[in-house]
Amino acid sequence: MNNWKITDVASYAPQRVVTNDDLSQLMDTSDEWIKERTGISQRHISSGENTSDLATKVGEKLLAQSGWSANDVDLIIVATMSPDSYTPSTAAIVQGRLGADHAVAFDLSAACSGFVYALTVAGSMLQSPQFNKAMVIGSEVLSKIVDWKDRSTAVLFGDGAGGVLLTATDDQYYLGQDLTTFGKMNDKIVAGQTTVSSDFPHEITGLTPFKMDGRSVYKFSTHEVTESIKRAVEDAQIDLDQVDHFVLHQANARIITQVAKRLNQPLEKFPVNIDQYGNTSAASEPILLADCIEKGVIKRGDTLALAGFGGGLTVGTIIIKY
Ligand code: 4VN
Repeated sequence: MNNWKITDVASYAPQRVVTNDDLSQLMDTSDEWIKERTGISQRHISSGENTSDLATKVGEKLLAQSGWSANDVDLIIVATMSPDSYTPSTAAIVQGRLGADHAVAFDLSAACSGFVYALTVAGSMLQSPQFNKAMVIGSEVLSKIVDWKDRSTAVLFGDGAGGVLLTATDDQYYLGQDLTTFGKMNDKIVAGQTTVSSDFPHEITGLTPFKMDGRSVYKFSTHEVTESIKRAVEDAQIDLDQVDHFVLHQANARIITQVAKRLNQPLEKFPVNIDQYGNTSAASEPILLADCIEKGVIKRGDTLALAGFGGGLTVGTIIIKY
């Protein structure tokens, strides 16, 4: 088969909610500032659950919703920038916990673009007769790598997971894509950097916390997301007007407004839930997708542009019919 479709969507967020007012007790910030500059009102913060725990919850929901058995799954990709460990991969942990014994499982590292990158990788693999059914999950526990003393990043991020089941088909659901990587800007968003000692033997050192050059990334995003969406729509051989919903990475509400303006598309086509979750990196698009489907905003047959952007720096857009 030469195409694939999304058959199910699910999300999960840890129970604890941290409001902007809660954060203003910890650092010099305010509810007004955070809301106005980012659109965020609250975020979910994990208490003890790791990235694989959130991802496994999503996997269990997806299997329950679809009626698939764990043995039906041929491929599991977890997109994350906050994995449980270097090894095993978060996806391997999920595979084991779900009992998806026939599934190939690996993580994909493309930060906030991870979900779109993982969809394109899974979609390509589904063209091979060896793979028929795939699970693609974005899962992040960013709270474990955020520097809670750095108010420029701490107010932005939240924890959560979302995912989809994909099935190979001959019908034209996948329409087109654009993936672009700007490695020369690799220092603009960093987290978990390792250092190599010149001494031998030496102590093992810890990982660096999340750091971002907010101004550069903001400027990059408004321009490059717009261009990526245009390239993907061209690849799909459709017009921007034919896209029903632009499901953008929930990085900052103001970026979404800017992209809508630059594309000359109505803001109503750009669903937003950053107010509830904050920026959940690779998890933000599948969480938004699940919300929109549950609310009936996104319906079967709608044309979607999913766009991720962030660390790498990376940007990616995929055009599909839901
Ligand atoms: C993509 C983006 C961001 C991001 C960058 C900057 C930013 C989010 C800077 C200005 C500040 C408000 C916050 Cl565009 C983050 C990621 C990582 O997922 C990806 N907010 N802001 C202000 O002073 O208004």
